[in-house]
This record gives sequence, C-alpha cells and structure tokens, in this order.
Amino acid sequence: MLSAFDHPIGLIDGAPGDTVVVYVRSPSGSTQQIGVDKPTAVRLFKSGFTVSIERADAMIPAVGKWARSLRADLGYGPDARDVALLISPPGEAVPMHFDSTEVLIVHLRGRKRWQIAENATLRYPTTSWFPSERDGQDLRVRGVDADERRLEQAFDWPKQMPPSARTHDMAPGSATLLPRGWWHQTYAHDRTVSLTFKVGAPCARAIVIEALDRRLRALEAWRAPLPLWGGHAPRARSDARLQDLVGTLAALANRCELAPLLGAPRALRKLGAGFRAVAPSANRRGWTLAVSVRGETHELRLDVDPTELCRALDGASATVSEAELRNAIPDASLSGLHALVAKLVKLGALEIAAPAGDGAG
Ligand SMILES: O=C(O)CCC(=O)C(=O)O
Repeated sequence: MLSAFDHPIGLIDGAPGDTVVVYVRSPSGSTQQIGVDKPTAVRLFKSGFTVSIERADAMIPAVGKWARSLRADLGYGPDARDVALLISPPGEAVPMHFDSTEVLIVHLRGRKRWQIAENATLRYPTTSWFPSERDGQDLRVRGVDADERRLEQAFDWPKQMPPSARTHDMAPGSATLLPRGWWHQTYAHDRTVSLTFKVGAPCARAIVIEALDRRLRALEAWRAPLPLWGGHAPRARSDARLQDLVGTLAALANRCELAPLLGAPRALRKLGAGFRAVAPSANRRGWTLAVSVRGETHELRLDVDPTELCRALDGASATVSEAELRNAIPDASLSGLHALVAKLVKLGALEIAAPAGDGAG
C-alpha cells in the first residue's frame, strides 16, 4: 500500500464508496466542499483542487489499526472511520477554517505548508467553519445547516489568518496535532498525501448529555409524547408539563452515572500490599507513592498528591472500585489513572476483579 501513496489518481479511483469530497475554488476565491464522483474528482484534482477521501480505513487497513491503537493509548477518539486521506496537487490546498475536533495530521508524501493560529473569536467550537464558503451562491450550493447559520451570524469572523498565525512545513513522517477549533490553512509545495485523524477529545457537555439522555430514556414521563395538537389548551398543558419536568432536571443530573471516559470502571482486588504517600521533598517535584508488595517497596512517581488514594487503597474491603480511586485523585487524568492501575497490577499490588463493561464499580 505504501507505494500507492505515490499514485494520487489510483488513490482516488480506489476510494471507498462512489463519491469523494473536493475543495473547489471559484474564480472569486471562495471555496466549497462538494461531493463528486471519482472521474470528476480526478479531473478536479488535475485542475489543482484538493481531494479528501473519507473513511480511509476502508481502503488502507493499517489506518484502521493506527486509529484503534491511538484510541487505546489515549482512551478516546478517533474511530477507525474518522480518518480522511487528503491528496493535494501543488498550490493552494485547503482554505482557512477551523474544525470542531482536535485533528492529528500524519504527512505521507510531498511537502505542505501549514499556517495555524489560535481561534480568539470562539474557543472550542462545536461545529466546523470555513469563512471562505460564506459567499453568495456558495451557500445555496452547499447548503448550510442551522448550527452553522447561527455561528455565521453570532461572530465577527476574521477574513484571513490572524497575525498570531505560525507557519510550518510538513514532510513525509511529520505529524501535527492541531487543537480543537484552531484556524488553519494549507498550501502544497508539491503533490502531497496526508492522513487526518479526527481525534475528538471528549468534553463535559457531550458526556453529561449522553449520561442524562440514558437517565431520561429510562423514565416514562420523559419518553411520553407531549400533547401538542388540538389547539391552545393542550399546548399550554404541554408547556406546563415541560416546565415541571425541567424542574426535576437538576436532581436527575445529580444522580446521573457519568459514563467513564475509558470504559466502565473496574473492580480491583487488593493483594495485601501496603500503600504510603510520600510528600515531595524540597529538591524533588511531584509525589511518590510507596507500594510494599511481598516485603519489597517500589516507588512510583506521581504528579498528584496520593494521600487520599492510599486511604482508598488501604480501606477495609478486599476490593476497591476504580471509580473510588478516581474520586481519590480527581486531578489525575483518566489515562494517568489507568496507567497507575496498570503499574499496580504489574507490581502484584492489585488484580482486576471484574473487567470494564461488567458493571463493576
Ligand atoms: O491537509 C490539509 O491540507 C488540510 C487538512 C485539514 O484542514 C483538516 O484535516 O482539517
């Protein structure tokens, strides 16, 4: 497959599905993304436009594997199908825009110039935005959804890359991790091929909405249709019912079991180890967790205070839930917690009593 990256036309022909996306520039300089059939994409590519092949995993099995191992390492996004293969002819490639997710770009062929800048207008946007698509008839051609329309009207968007923009070139083997919502635009020095992994770090809004939705789905009153038909009275009743239900939301949200980011928390069996928090000394940064297993003491460096963690680990019962450990070191990242649990398991201080997904914890 690797040499296939040297044959852009073959890549377009081999794209999964019937259509691919092309970034088409109009003479006025505005750009629109359009879905076209493959022969048209090849023609447009030859005329200087960038082609984006979605679901690159379907044509390059290694891509799915990379996405899965990235997800396993990070504990979140991208799904295998969230990877696009971008093929650019020399020249302007993708115009200034921002995305609603973090993107990891892995460059495979040719050299491309990237300009990137923090988005000072709106941090962490929830939809992508291409200012250059907002141009008269382009709106009609592409169609703009309500979210984008609101976004368009709500802010005074810069028309070009902000002065704070930084520039770097990408060459085969280089990677760029672009924070969510950052402006970027690209220029291909020669024919380029790259992969875009849409990473999508979870945010509190998405987690809470999902958890709340799970909770509400279980409640009949929230599933019941509101009587909206038949004139004013039913509508007024619906409004009142809605108000009542919304009044119960805070209590329901408080009882929500928030989906753990890295899978369901596991139950951990304690294997008789002792745990002691060692405060940082003047010349050392971070904390130390001293773990005594079978007469041997191991020191693990942590950047959070493990005092509460030791308390949770030393508590009376023979098992401890990963959720309790999470509560004991709320400042630790979830991937950090998982790494710590993995180390403790390796040292023989803990063993997994029930795997993630068994409802333990
Ligand atoms: O590869 C490029 O030229 C741009 C890719 C990009 O903008 C993106 O993936 O969001």
